[in-house]
Amino acid sequence: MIKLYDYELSANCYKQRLILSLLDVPYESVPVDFFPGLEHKSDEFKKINPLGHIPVIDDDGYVLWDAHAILVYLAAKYDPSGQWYPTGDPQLLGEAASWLLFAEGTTNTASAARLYVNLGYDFDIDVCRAGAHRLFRVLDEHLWFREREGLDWVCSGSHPTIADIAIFPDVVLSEEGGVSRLDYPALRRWTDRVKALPGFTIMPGVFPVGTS
Ligand SMILES: N[C@@H](CCC(=O)N[C@@H](CS)C(=O)NCC(=O)O)C(=O)O
Repeated sequence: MIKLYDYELSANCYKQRLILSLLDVPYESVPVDFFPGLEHKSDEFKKINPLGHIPVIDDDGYVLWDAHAILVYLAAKYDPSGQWYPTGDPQLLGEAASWLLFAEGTTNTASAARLYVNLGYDFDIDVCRAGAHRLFRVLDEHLWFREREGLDWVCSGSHPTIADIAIFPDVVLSEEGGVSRLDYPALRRWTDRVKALPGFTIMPGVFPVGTS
């Protein structure tokens, strides 16, 4: 069974729990004492991920780190429909890759602001928040145009992709980092659509559809 090195309050670990739940794949959560224990920085943990980051998965001996790389692997391996990671459609695949890189940006801004507020990380909070708003504005306009085409998701297909899953936690938890979503109505509608997906699962700070 897949082992997920996991911390309940981590947005990046939640990305993995979410795709596993959406794909209905069983897994074992291996709790990492991220805070206050800093277990991810221990010599023992660095044998698993020398970067000292979570999440990491161990799928029957195959160890993989990096939140977005793990999404690629899980969807490629465990989604027989091929829709979550659309390898059969070069254009959609290109879009998914592009938005996965965008998600690195939301992680490094919106989610970094959350780490600053919740766990006291030493980040420049003004830079994090300004960066998050810049990206949220881009995404909000993008989603608004998608809606005008009758499309619901970040990529241009009719089915969500791992790009939605990579970005969603950074967006939906942003208020914890002091990044308001009030000015981004299309972004709020999109988070509600993600929350309505069959198999959707919550984490602390993420509320069921229609409540935030
Ligand atoms: N790109 C990173 C994103 C994951 C990430 O930032 N994880 C945070 C927890 S949500 C972490 O482990 N941070 C450790 C650190 O700040 O050194 C990855 O390797 O997956």
